[in-house]
Amino acid sequence: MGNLFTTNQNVQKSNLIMIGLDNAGKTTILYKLNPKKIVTFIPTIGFNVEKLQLKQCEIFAWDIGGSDPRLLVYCPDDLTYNGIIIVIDSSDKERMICTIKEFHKLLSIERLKNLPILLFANKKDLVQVNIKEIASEFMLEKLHQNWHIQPCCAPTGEGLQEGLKWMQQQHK
Ligand code: G3D
Repeated sequence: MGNLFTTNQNVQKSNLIMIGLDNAGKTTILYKLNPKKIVTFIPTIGFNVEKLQLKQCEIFAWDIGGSDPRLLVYCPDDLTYNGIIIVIDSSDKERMICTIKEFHKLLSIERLKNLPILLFANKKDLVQVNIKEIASEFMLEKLHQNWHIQPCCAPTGEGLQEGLKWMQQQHK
């Protein structure tokens, strides 16, 4: 598996899924990371996917929480995912339960099992992020793969590089 941040053309880039409910902050995160390298496309099953191409990885982002279960398993042809990024709006406790449900559905998909999980606890400017509480709500301690919760604030970029750095380390 390639180093997430490599610039060596011969080494394959890592592919990361980024999911979260609408309004969690996914688009803002992608724009903060690099606004010039985002493309939006609509796969045949008909929902928006945003793709951000960085030197070190490609991030495929879309909304979960709709009624269409196919949204969970979207995968462009021949792509292997190397990591999962979950984005939550830390200030929206009411909708958290929905993210948790969708997250656990995602983890039951065979080809996504055992991938490292980065949870961006976004909107940390609006609320005190309680990492222990989030880990417990998402039942992360019960997972076999590595996981990391990174508080962040998408508009300022605070926490974003730290989160991606953690993901990089998982691929070394
Ligand atoms: P999505 O792509 O997950 O649907 P967006 O979410 O990136 O579109 O963000 C939804 C709204 O949340 C946007 O506000 C955006 O500016 C805001 N937002 C994203 N991240 C943060 C954050 O860390 N802190 C705060 N305070 N707001 C954030 P609008 O008003 O444009 O809809």
